[in-house]
Amino acid sequence: MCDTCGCTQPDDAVKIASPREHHEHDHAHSHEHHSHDHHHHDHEHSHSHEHSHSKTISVETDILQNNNLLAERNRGFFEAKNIFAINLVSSPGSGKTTLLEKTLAALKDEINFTVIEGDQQTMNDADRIDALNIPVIQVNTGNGCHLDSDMINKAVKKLEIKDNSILMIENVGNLVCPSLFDLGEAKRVVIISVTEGDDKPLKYPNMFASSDICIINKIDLLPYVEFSVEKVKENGLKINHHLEFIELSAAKGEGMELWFNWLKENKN
Ligand SMILES: Nc1nc2c(ncn2[C@@H]2O[C@H](COP(=O)(O)OP(=O)(O)OP(=O)(O)O)[C@@H](O)[C@H]2O)c(=O)[nH]1
Ligand SMILES: [Mg+2]
Repeated sequence: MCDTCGCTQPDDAVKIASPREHHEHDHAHSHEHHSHDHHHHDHEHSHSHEHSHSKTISVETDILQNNNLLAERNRGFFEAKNIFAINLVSSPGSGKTTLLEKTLAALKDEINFTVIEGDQQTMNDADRIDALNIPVIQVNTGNGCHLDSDMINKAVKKLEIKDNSILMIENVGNLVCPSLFDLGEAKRVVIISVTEGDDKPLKYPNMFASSDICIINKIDLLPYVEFSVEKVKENGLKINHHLEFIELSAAKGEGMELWFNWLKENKN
């Protein structure tokens, strides 16, 4: 997990900002970030060789236990306010932000949305959501390869999330570490696009085992790639026999109604 891959972050290396405040302080921010990064790298490096294997495992367990405790507090807050929180996970470029853009544009008149965007760097995704006038916070994880429940807790405090609304959390593009970190979401949605290969559920089982629904995106590209929708479903069900599937093209619109219906049915 993350102690092994070296992405565990000191708190002050994580940046949490809305697009508007970020662009006002653009220069200062990037400067600040750089110096933290170097510090962090040296620190991690010098320690990693000293840990025995068992010590590493106990640090990992602590990190995950603390994460789970705060995730439950987030979950309680969301439930009390009837906020339907969704954790969107996938490898980089599967179409998470495109799916969000199209979903928000289609449903924003009937449902209140708030978005938390997670990426290692840049405000790009938050800017795409901000362009639709939806409240959004960008979390930049620096060297980190996943969002955790503490980042969500802090981002939620900066947002004014309405009761009876949907909170969309776009995780860092990565099929490995985000699977271990509960954020307090009600549903985890894994997206796989048809250019990635239909063996992905078998290669990254934790992510598919911990997700509630799998969106198969970019079906408009099916005629051009070697990808079997049947095979990916078969592989996904081997890992998680509760997994539901929706096939769609976020870019072209085919199948989007099925996703909208799923959102409305599960939101209540
Ligand atoms: N053909 C096709 N392209 C798509 C579709 N959905 C997204 N794309 C393209 O895929 C690329 C990546 O899309 P994004 O929405 O940025 O993907 P992402 O998962 O948010 O990427 P990261 O945030 O970097 O992990 C873009 O060039 C999109 O236009 C689709 O349904 N069909
Ligand atoms: Mg994105």
